[in-house]
Amino acid sequence: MKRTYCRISGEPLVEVVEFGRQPLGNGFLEPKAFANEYFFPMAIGFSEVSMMLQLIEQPAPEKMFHDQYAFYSSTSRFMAQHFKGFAEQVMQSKYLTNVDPFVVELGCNDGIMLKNFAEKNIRHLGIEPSLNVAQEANKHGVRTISDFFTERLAEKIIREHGKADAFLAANVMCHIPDIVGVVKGISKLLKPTGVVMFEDPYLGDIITKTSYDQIYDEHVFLFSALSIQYLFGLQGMELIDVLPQKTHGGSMRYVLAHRGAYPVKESVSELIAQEKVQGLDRLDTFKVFQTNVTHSKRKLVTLLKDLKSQGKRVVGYGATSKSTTILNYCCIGPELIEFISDTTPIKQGKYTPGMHIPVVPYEMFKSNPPDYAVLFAWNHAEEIMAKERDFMEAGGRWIIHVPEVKVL
Ligand code: DWN
Ligand code: SAH
Repeated sequence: MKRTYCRISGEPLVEVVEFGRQPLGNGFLEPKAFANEYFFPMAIGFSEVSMMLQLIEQPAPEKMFHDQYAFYSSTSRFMAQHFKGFAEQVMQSKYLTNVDPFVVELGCNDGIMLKNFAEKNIRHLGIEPSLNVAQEANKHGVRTISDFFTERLAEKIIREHGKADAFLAANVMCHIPDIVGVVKGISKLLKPTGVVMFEDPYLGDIITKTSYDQIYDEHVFLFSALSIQYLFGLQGMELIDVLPQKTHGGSMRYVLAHRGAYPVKESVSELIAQEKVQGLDRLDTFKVFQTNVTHSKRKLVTLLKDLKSQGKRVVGYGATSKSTTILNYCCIGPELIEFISDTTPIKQGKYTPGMHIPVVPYEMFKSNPPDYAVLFAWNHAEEIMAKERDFMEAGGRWIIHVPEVKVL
C-alpha cells in the first residue's frame, strides 16, 4: 500500500525523488532466486510539519532483517575503532556514574560496540532482530536478544532488567518505520536521569554530497536535528547535544534526555540554525537534490560506457547496500561492471540485487586487478585506500561518485 502520510506527523507527504523499481538493498541472491526476486517502487517524500524525509513505501521489516542478514558490522576495522570511541565516550560520561549501570543497544549487529561494555563487565543488553548477526554477538560474550525493538519489548526489558542509564544505537533508528512506537518505548525504558545517544547518516551531508545511495529499502528515514527534535519532542524528550561524525560519509550523533533533565548545549541551536539556512525544513531543497541526483546518474553512466568502449576492465569494490540503489537506478549491470569484490563470506558467490553482478571474494580483486574500480564503499575510502596502495601503484584508478562522479 502506498503511504502518502508522514509516519510522524500524520500530515500528507509530498513526493520529492523517485528511484523506480528497487530490490532489497542487502538481497544478494543465487541465480535460482532471480525469477522470484522481490522489488518495490522506491520514492522519498517530505513533510514540512515533521521535517522528516522518508521512504514513501518500505518492504516489511521481516523481509529485510532475518537469519541471513548480509551486513556484518565488524568487516571494517575503522568502524571497530569508531565504536570503541563511542563506547568510551559513554563510559566516561556523567550518565554512567552509578554503581551498577545498565546499557541497552538497539541493532547491535555482531556486537561491534557492545563488546566494549562486555569487556568491562558493564551490564548491557543488545536487541538485534537479524538472528545470524545476533548469534555472532552472543558468541563474543555480548548479551543479545534477537527481536525487533518495540514499546512492548521495552516494557519486558524493564520487568526483567530494570530501567536503562544509556540507550544507544548506531545506523539503526533510521531503519525503523514505527519510530514513534520506538521513541515511546525509549522514554519508558530510560531512567529519569538516563540518556539516549544514537547516530545515523546525516541529511545535511546527503544533500551537500548528493549521496543518494544512502536511500534504500532499509533507510526509511533520513534524519536532521530538526526532524529528531520534532520526533522526540512528541514524547516529552529533548535534544541536548549533537556531535558530527565522519563515518558513513557524514553522520550525526544525537544526545537526548527527558525534558529538563540536563541543560541543552549550544551546539543544538547552532545546528538547527545551520539546517534552516541549508533549507532542511523546506520542500524546495529536495527539488534541487532531485536535479543533482539525475545529473550524478548521467555522469556515472556516461563514464562507465566510455571506459567500456575503450576496452577497459571495470569492477566494483564493496558490495554495499548503497550500491544497490546506484546500480538499479542507473541500470548498471555485468556488461559495465565485471564483478564486485567483498570481504563478507555470506555475500560471496552470490549476485547483486536486481542487476545481478557477481559478488566475488576479495582475493579475486588482488589476483586479477582491473583498470578501474568503482568504490561503492566510498564511506570507507580512508581505510581502503590505505590498504590498496599496490593497486594504485600498478596504475589502477578509482572511480568515486561522492560528492561528484570522478576518476581519482
Ligand atoms: O545502515 C547500514 C550500514 C551501517 O551498513 C545498514 N543498513 C547496512 C550497511 O550498509 P552498507 O552495506 O552500505 O555498509 P558499508 O559499511 O558501506 O559496507 C561495506 C561493504 O564493503 C561490506 O560488505 C564490507 C565490504 N568491505 C570490503 O570488501 N573491504 C569493507 C571494507 C572496509 C573493506 O576493506
Ligand atoms: N549498529 C550496527 C548495525 C547497523 S545495520 C552498525 O552501525 O554497524 C542495522 C541493524 O539494525 C541490523 O543489524 C538490523 O538487524 C537492525 N534492526 C533493524 N530493525 C530493528 C529494530 N526494530 N530493532 C532493533 N534492531 C533493528
